[in-house]
Amino acid sequence: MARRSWAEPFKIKMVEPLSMTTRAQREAAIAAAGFNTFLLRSRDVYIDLLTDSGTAAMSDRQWAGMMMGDEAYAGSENYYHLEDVVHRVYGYKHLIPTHQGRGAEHILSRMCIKPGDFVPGNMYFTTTKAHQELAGGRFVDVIHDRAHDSTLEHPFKGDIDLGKLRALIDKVGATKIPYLCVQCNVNMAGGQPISLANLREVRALCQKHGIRIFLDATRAVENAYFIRQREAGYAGTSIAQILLEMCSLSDGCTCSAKKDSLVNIGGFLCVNDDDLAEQARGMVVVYEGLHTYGGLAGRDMEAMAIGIEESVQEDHIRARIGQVEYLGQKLIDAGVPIVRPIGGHGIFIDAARFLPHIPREQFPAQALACALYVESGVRAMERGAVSAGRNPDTGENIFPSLELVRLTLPRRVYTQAHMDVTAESVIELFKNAPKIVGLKFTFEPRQLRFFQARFAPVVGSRVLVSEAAAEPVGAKQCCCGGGGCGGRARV
Ligand code: PM9
Repeated sequence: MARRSWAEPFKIKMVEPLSMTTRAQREAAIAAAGFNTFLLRSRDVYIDLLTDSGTAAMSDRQWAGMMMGDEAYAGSENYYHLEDVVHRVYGYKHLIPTHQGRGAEHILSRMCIKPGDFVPGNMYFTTTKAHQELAGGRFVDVIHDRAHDSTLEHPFKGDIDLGKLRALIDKVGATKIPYLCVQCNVNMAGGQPISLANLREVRALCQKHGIRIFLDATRAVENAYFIRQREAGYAGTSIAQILLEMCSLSDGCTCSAKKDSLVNIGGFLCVNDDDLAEQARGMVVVYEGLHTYGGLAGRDMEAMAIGIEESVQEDHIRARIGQVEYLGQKLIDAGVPIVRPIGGHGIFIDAARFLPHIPREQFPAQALACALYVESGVRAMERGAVSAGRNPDTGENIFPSLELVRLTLPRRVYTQAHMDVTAESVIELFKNAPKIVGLKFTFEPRQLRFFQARFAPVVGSRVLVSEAAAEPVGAKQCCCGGGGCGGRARV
């Protein structure tokens, strides 16, 4: 049968002009931003793939819902609508709205973690780990080792290694583990899903030891899509049904509604336990707002309620992940090293393999994100050593196995032509990779340093030079000894 393409399941009703800049303007902008793409002004960006967080285009139904905002301080109708939708779609008993995901993480961490506790999870996430540490806990990575290998093709690289979890329980005792945090479609691993089979086994082990499970449900809908595509027995099950089954294997969740749920602001905490819910409501009034708005306007809660319903629609999720696949396949075809298999919310370029001439201490992913911006005006995000921060006990830089640059696709925002331009830009830059220069810190914040850190090139003043970059201090020889390989293959 002839291949039939799919198209976006929407048409465009309102447009927002994009700004085009010259290379000289971009060089000046990235230098002024301290070589950190978070510090660029959005007006200087052409295609913005920094994040899929809060960047979705809302539907006409969501905008109409905004007009139905009930801005009563207490008991807003929109809260009750949201509560009903969250209950139906995610299945949990209690809903505590928060201003965004980290608001929910803050409350959960402060309620459950005592100083000296250990919180296992399937790979760290920046804000999640920061709140666990601020509450006195230590994050312990129990993701399966295969997640740390960008080249390995495996359908469920988000799975938890039960051996690692068992070893932690044996070592520190279950009483020192307040809960297990299970992230859906693991962000820092490249948007890789966890399987239901694994989640069920993890649930059984945790139940045996009286350890609660909280999902980070931020991208749980995208995870459900991969379960349907890849896990035996789910081909005929709806995304909504799979999502409910995932949530039923946990005691609650934190969620940034700025991703799957298609809103520009919002988040929530869900718990099944009545006492924990009371405690959470007690904390939300201190840190976020009354328990029926949690730092949100009534209209935001309405948009979220409608967005959650749209997020599990089959056409939507197929097109959303289809667009990511489209971009990823173009890069794979051109030989660009990216995390395999293609994940749910973006393409993760393996910067260590893209820039083998830049040592990890010179932050190749940070340099690559800056160079891509200079080359094309496409804004991406570093997801490597800068994001990982420092070991809280030793103060040493953490160098995670994955040193990545994330091209994150906002939902329902860009077209296939934007994907083509992005792919062409990355492919062109790949040819010029030896011209990219490493970076060093000039300012390093204590918490979540990647957001506001500033850098400078290790040599000269530009991150993308016109000649191949000078050999950085400490770099190893290339395979041919004389640079005939273009410096691409270091030994
Ligand atoms: N994720 C992202 O771009 C936005 C901020 S961090 C650069 O990927 C997970 C898995 C997330 C997440 C945010 C949060 C926090 C929790 N869990 O940003 O506070 O990906 O709504 O959510 C970002 P909020």
